[in-house]
Formats: sequence, C-alpha cells, structure tokens
Amino acid sequence: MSITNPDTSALDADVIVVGAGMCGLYALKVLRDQGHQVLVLEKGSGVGGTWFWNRYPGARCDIPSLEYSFGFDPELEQEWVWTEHFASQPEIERYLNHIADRYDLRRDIRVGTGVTAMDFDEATNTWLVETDSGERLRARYCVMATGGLSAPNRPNIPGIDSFTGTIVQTSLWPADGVELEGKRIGVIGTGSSGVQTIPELAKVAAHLTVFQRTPAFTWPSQNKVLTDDEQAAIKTRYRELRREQYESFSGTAGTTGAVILQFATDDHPILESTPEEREAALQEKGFSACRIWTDTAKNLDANEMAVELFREMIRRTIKDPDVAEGLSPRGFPLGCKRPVLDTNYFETFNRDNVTLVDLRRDCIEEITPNGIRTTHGLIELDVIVLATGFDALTGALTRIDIRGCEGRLLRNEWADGPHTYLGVSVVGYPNLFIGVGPGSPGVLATYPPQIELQIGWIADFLRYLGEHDLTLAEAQQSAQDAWVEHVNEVSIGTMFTAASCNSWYNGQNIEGKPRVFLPYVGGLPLYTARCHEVAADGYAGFTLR
Ligand code: NA7
Repeated sequence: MSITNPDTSALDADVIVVGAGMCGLYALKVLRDQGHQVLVLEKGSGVGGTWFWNRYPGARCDIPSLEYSFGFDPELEQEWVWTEHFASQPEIERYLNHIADRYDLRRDIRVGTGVTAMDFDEATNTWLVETDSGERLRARYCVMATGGLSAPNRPNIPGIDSFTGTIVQTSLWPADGVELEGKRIGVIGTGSSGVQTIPELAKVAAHLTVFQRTPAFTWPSQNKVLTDDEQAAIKTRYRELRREQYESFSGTAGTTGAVILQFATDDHPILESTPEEREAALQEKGFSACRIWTDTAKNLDANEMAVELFREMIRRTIKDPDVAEGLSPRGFPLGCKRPVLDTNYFETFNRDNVTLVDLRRDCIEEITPNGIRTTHGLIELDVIVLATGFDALTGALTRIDIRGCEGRLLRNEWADGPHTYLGVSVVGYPNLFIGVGPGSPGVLATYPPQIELQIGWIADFLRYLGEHDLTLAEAQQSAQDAWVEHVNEVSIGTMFTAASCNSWYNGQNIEGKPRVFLPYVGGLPLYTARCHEVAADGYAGFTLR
C-alpha cells in the first residue's frame, strides 16, 4: 500500500481501534469518554471477539463469571446478572452486546470490516489503515485490540479440502449452527476447545471419534447455577474483589468454583510425601491432587510425581485401561500447557459411542472425501470438527501487513519472535498500541481487569501526549531490548519453558513459528507496577515528539 493522502486534516478518526471484542469495546468507551474521535473496525458481523466467533457446543469461560467482567462501572457490575459460576459463550456474548448498547458504542463500530494493511506515514505521523473492501482510513493513533487467540490454526492435513461432509472449526463456528444430530463426528484436537465440545458432541452424535495428538491436563470445573444469594454476597464486596484481582498474579480472586491458574501456597513438597499422603490427596482432591504441592512448579522430578497422580485418577475414572493410557499425559510437564476446566470430559470416554484415536500410536495420513485415514485405516465421518487452536498472541498481528517507519514490516521483524516494550509498543511503529499483546501478561491473566489496566494506561498516555502538544510516541530500542530480556528472564525455570514443553504459549503448535515464550509471566501486579513507573517517569523508554 502506498500513502496516497497526506492531508492530515482529512483524519477519519483520532484513534482507529482494530477489533470489537472485549478490549476494543473498552478502548472505544474509555477513549471516547476522554474526547477522542474513535473508529472501531471489526471483521465479524457483530461485536464480542472471541465470544462472537467461538460458538461451538460447550464453549464456556473458565474464569468465574463475576470476575470475567468489567469493573469500570459499579452500576454495570450490579445490574448484570450471571447465571452460572462459569459463563457460557451465549451469555458472555449477550453481556458484551449489552455493553455495546448501554454505552452507545455501536455508532462508532464498523462491523464486517477486516483490516488488511496498515502504513505509518512519517510525513504526518499518522496511520493509514486499509480494509478488506479496499477503503483507506487515516488516524493519528491505532490500538490493536485484535486478541491473543483469534487467528485460527487450520491444520495442513493432506486432502483437507477434499472432504465432502461438513468440516468446521471451533473458532469459526457458524451462527446458525451445524447439523450434528445422529452424525458420525470426528474431532481433531484436545485443548480447551476440544475438551469443552467433546462431551456435548458425544451426547448427539451417532458416533464420536476423538483424534488426540496430546492428552489434556483438565480438571472438573464443578460448574453450577449461581444462586441469587451467592451472587448478591459477591456483589456487596465487588470493590474488594476487584482489588484482590488486581493484586493477584493472574487477575483472579477465585470467588467460585475451581481456580484455573492456582498455585499451592503451603509448604508441601511432593518429593517428601509418603504414599499414604498421596493416596489421601487422591481421595480428597481427585484430579486436583496433583496441584497441591509446592515443588512441582520448578522441579521436573516433583512435577512427574504429581503427573502420576493425575494419571492414576484417569485410570480410576476410565473403564478401558487402553483408553485410560491413551488419555494419559506423558513426556511433558504439568503447567506447560494452558490448564483446562471441563464438564464430564473423561467420563465421556466411557460412552459406547465414543472412540479415542491416540495419534501418538496412530497417525493421520490424510483426509479423504468421506473421512479421516490413519495408519490403521479409514474412519468414515459425516462431520469433522477442527479444534486445532490458534496462531496465538502474534498471529492476529502478523496476518495484517503492518508497515512502520521506512517500510519495515512487522511480520518480518517478528520472524524470530515478538519484540515489544511492555507488550504495548514496538520500536519502528510509532503511535501504534497493542492491547494484551505478546510481552504482556495477556493470556496468563484474566482479561477484563488486565484490559482495564492496559487500555487505561494507553488512554492516559494519549491524554499526556495531547496535553504536551505531542503527536508521536515511539518505544526506544534500549527500553524494548531490556523489556524483552526481562520477559525471557522471568520465564526461565518455569514449566512453560521446559525443554519438553511444546505449546501455543511458546509458538510450538504452529509449524515454523520460533520457540519463544510469548506472554509475560511476572504476574499482573509486577506488570502493573512497571507500567505505572514508566508513566510516572514521563513515559520513560519512549521517544516523544
Ligand atoms: P489449543 O489449546 O491450541 O488446542 C489445539 C489442539 O489441537 C491441541 O490438542 C493440539 O495438539 C491439536 N492439534 C493442532 N493441530 C493438530 C494437527 N494437525 N493434528 C492433530 N492435532 C492437532 O487450542 P484451543 O482452541 O483448544 O484452546 C486455546 C485457548 O483458548 C485455551 O487454552 C484457552 O485459553 C482458550 P498439540 O497439543 O499441539 O499436540
């Protein structure tokens, strides 16, 4: 794309926000309140981001509902009624639509508008944004609210386009549903999406075949209806709860149900435990028996011992020992991949209409017009569900042609991994801000409080620029290098970066993606403190003009 319109009087907006998910909606609200003219461009035909696209049966949040919600408006907090401990996709989509209506956001959102390219115009310090209809829009600033888990990973399986039945991706599930009743369904993938949808598909399928490359670490969510009393009790102490969220490592206070990202706090090393203690843990905690020990987060031997408790629970749950073995994680530590919360996941494999294909012992050779052929033969299917995840954290950004100063292309510059300052800004791309991007806690912390922090910080920054008559803000190389080094440093020694760990956290679910741990694992409080320090220091580490 070339810059064709250098007249800055023709700005289409002060700020273009890309994406109308949770982050984009909040950016619009807060920046508009601050007096900016904001335009949000959204690829989907509605708002909601993740909760717009991921409509597969069983899609559900694994953070307690009252915490996976915004805290910026106490009235909103009080008026919105959540119906379950862990909200389903339709309920969260309704909540985000309610926000769009309640704050009159829709008038500044263009749905059905994908952004394909962005060019920084150094003559005017503005961004020119090109949409999929070929339109070009100019703004002083851009906020990328494109999401960490929004660039679907379609597996490159030979013959995938030849299938004559229905093939559908969990993250692109059609709004009008998929005909599943009485069908022979195959699911590829057993991450959060696969684990959530498998029990639901099994209920309606004539037969369900699960193609599993890596077994999941998943725990019963104990999801249930949120009673009026429970909800009222939490709502009376909402401010305190928000404080607890901000002060916690992962932005989660653990109000109800299981906590997804929990760490043992009492000194309780598994390496010093007796068989009786471990058996007692199994009896009392079930699948969570592996998560109560203090030495599993950094010691691989301790970790493996805890994983054995998890496998033991699988053996006690699954009737067929072969299937139990197939579902058992081996060869990578607990805490490497994103933990999963489920509803009747393992029990589903005791059903007569469910078969596990363990791709560690069998291999997908190709997809044919009528099914999936593995090394053991053809499995005939009517529907294939791809629960194969995302090009996480960087994919949504690198799939856009983002060109900064001197025509540098973000995709090329990040070929060896993302480089950011605070996860928010990139050298060579002035006036471009990333919401919950790589190098920020991102997927390791609950989104709404984190979004309020980060977008609030960006909004304060824009106010500061306006007040000081500045029109350009760019991260400095030394500040970015130091932040990237810090992000790497804090990840060392954790299970996330164990040599045996391949996950979307470190790019290893995508062929050719460099092995780099993408989020910031220092925790939300440390990250918040650092952001506040930078602001208090006149936005240290940024060149301002
Ligand atoms: P995930 O967690 O990345 O899971 C994707 C699953 O698909 C995972 O089991 C992958 O196996 C599997 N996969 C991917 N490609 C293939 C191929 N080609 N063949 C077989 N299996 C494959 O994505 P989700 O959507 O489930 O969850 C993403 C996040 O959303 C989740 O963590 C929550 O934060 C919300 P692998 O493990 O790579 O061997």
